[in-house]
Amino acid sequence: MKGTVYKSTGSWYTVKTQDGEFYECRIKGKFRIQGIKSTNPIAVGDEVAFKIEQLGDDTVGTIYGIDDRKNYIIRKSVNLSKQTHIIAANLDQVFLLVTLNNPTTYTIFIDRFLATAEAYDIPTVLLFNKVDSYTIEELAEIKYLAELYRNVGYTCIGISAKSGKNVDKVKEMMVGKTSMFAGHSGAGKSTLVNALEPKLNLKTTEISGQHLQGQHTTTFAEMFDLDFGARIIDTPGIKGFGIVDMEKEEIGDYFPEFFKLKGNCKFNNCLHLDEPKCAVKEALENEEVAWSRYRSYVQMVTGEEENYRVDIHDVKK
Ligand SMILES: Nc1nc2c(ncn2[C@@H]2O[C@H](COP(=O)(O)OP(=O)(O)OP(=O)(O)O)[C@@H](O)[C@H]2O)c(=O)[nH]1
Ligand SMILES: [Mg+2]
Ligand SMILES: [Zn+2]
Repeated sequence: MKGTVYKSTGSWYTVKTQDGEFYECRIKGKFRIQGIKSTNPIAVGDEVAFKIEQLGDDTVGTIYGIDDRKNYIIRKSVNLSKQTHIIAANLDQVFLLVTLNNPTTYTIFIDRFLATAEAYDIPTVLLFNKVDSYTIEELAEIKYLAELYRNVGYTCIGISAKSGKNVDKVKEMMVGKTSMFAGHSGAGKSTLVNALEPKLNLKTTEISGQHLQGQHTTTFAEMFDLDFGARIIDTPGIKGFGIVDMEKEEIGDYFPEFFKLKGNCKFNNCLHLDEPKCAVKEALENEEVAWSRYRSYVQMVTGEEENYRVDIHDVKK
């Protein structure tokens, strides 16, 4: 039998067949794919082959095969094991939910996420959520950020999952596609799913604590079929976003505005650091490239991996 993975808890996988039947499946033995060292060999969105057997009253499936992935989104696990975690596979697009505060989303996080999505060829849209809750100054900052990322080429929408503002625009972009919501815990991913399809009634929790963080309410990625002909994967909040397997030389290619300029650098292997006649640095001086983007890039190239989480409040818990 063939099906799509809708949920994974690490030990159990919920698989939906073409006929719309759901089966609880396990995987047998070790399952290694394409040499990826991952905490989860199979992820939500994977197309799998499985067989079922009757165990007493229960029908239980065993997954024995997996189709090649069109793409996937992967990050380093938060623990120190250096293992990677595949968040989801076979996506048409990702919506990254960004909040200015409650919780704070820093540009380094946005940039790391975007670069990874570029590396795996997944179109990403930035949703600046909670616009109902911001002061005039904060709204101006949102506008500034949206303009910055629009200039790079990303679609940016200010939304409110709570009031429903611009939720219809998100809906329009989702029709006929498989999308994923990503972002920090508390950014409003599950609230947005509920706004799109109220009957799902997913659990959401208020921000709390000294640093006004999310409470990690969603614990497993899960896909849902929506009535308007779309599929959405709600995911658990992520803190830092560790990039995986990127060579220094290729990171600049995942910053679209740098990539465009690369041909004008004096050296064709220019890393845009200290090289003379670098078109990226010139554009930076002329304010045609954003400093925040360049700073994120330098951090990624110089491999300050250990620091990538430090600029996010909730590290020193
Ligand atoms: N003011 C306001 N609050 C919002 C908005 N969207 C979500 N929230 C609130 O933010 C809190 C967190 O929302 P969730 O939907 O649980 O966040 P999440 O991203 O799913 O978080 P995790 O599951 O922990 O990753 C809840 O109290 C929501 O009501 C919004 O547009 N405006
Ligand atoms: Mg959630
Ligand atoms: Zn250069």
